[in-house]
Amino acid sequence: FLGTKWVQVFTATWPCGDNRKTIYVNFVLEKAYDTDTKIHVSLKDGNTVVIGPLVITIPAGQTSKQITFTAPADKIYTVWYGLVKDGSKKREVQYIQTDQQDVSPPECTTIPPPTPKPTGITEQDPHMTTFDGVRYNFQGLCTYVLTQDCSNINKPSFQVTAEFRGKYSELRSKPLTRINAVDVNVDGMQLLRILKNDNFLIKGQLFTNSTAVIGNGLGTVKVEDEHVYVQLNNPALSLVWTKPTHGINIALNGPNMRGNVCGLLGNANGDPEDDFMKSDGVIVTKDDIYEFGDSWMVPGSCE
Ligand SMILES: [Ca+2]
Repeated sequence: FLGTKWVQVFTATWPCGDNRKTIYVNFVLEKAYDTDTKIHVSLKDGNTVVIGPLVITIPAGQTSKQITFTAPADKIYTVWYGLVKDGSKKREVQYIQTDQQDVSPPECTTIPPPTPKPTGITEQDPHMTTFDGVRYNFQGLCTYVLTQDCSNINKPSFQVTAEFRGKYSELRSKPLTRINAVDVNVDGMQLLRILKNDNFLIKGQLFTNSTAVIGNGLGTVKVEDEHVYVQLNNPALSLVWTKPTHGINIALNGPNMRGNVCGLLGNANGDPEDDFMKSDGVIVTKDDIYEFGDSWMVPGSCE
């Protein structure tokens, strides 16, 4: 155990009063092709890349794809794009800005109170620290709920799950586990998946070593120095993935989330005594950690 590492949470990029616009850009091919067309896209302010580069795909058989950028208003941006050097290389593509809309800054409604945010951590073998500060070890070989909306346990509005997988070492006779992927699901659908190599998927689309905006003002993802920094506005979560330790740090940013979450990282109600609550609501002690942990297993997810 190398100790619990606190990492700086990616600060919100939308301070109150910062006027933003969502810019809709349509990429249009001259005709449909029988393979996917991949395009590198960046949004630049002068020579500064504001968003990107990201890779968008116009699927085979289709001729256009609309993407959105959300960036500070009252500026002139350049959309930079180029075809990926594969089968797409010689195709004709143009972009059209189709619309833009004002965006109200979401932080104005989700400013956390000026007390420390509850932060839950799991890393290495994995060692867990709940939102209320309880440390424990849990070795599983399945996918588990780290935290989720607990106001409606059968239909959580959001769920953060982690895939625990074996890590075999010559120095040890039994396998250890560590986290290989983290998923954020919203209303039962996968919004974001962080992979162990710092790549990530947004709604199934793969991003490699880049920065991306998620949908229309839903959040941002930034990869920097072997960390993946995620800022989500709804649910109001910050996540930091630390590649060298396979660690994930989760902060709850919405004031209404405290006491209304459950999972391996506890209920964030400020009381460390009740953190080992199983998914059936029964509270156990550290002696029954596997009973607790297994209750948060995602069914059918075992190695
Ligand atoms: Ca608690």
